[in-house]
Amino acid sequence: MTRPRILCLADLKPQDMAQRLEGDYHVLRDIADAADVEAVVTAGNVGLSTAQMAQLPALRLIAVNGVGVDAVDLAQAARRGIAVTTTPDVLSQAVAEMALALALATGRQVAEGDRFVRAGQWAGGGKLGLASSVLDRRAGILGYGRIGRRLADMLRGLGMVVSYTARSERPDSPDCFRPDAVSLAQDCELLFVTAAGGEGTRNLVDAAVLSALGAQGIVVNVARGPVVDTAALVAALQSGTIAGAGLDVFDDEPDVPQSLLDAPNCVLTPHIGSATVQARRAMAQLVLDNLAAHFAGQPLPTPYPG
Ligand code: 8YV
Repeated sequence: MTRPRILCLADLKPQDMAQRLEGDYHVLRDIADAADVEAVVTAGNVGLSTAQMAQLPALRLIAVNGVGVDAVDLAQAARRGIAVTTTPDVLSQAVAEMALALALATGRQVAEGDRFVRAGQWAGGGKLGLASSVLDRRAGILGYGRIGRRLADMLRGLGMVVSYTARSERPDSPDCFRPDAVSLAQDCELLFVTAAGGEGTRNLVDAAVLSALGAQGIVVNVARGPVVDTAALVAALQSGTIAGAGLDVFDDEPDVPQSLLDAPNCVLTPHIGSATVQARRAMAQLVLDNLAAHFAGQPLPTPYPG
């Protein structure tokens, strides 16, 4: 049987999952060769642009290896009846874990301490200043989807008081709803950004939110760079308006602006929230399941929207 031709713009991981994809499909990497393909595999942060979609007249399925669809032209997909699938739930734990790691690393000077030791400053008699404890601060979650709620469960389990803001209140939630980002920031010292990307959330964390967060405040972003106004964040870090930031996502990945590289108390990681063996394997499995269902004419396991 001939293997269906697909276009793959994102590497599935770990390696054996990539091999399974290669075993089941004739995998093309260059869109210029792929005018006839029915299915594309892409990553959350790679997506499929308006121009790319226009180059694929036979397209029927966009299988995102991730949960973000902000880089996919959803309007064109809807107009052309192209299905979109994502990999919900299986990465929530990993991303929430990363958010917690960044909060702890930022608040407890983990990265700074590591640099301090390696630079010989400890051996040279230097001392790091005292940090403020992290787990007794109040937490706020901006974006209360699957990842935000998984993070809230973790933080509650650590004894933290959690508030959230989202498009609408969830009456079944044990956490306190706040109507907007400023009132959430007023109510917390650790602000976790887990909202979906896209125009609706651009610069949601702006100068007013950062000022409401206050001098003890830490911002953690594991969502999309543009949800936080980078210029306002850098200014808030430089002026001491907030205490620190832990960032896994950026406006123009993989480029990180010099202003952030130079900003005090800022821990930076290269968009690795879902990058655990367990999460990536489960994500890749869902991509394979969605492709298989599409080519078998079966219902898609994890369509977007669900
Ligand atoms: C990954 C993500 O970077 O889920 C998303 O939207 O941004 C991340 O999980 C990416 O999708 C991995 O392929």
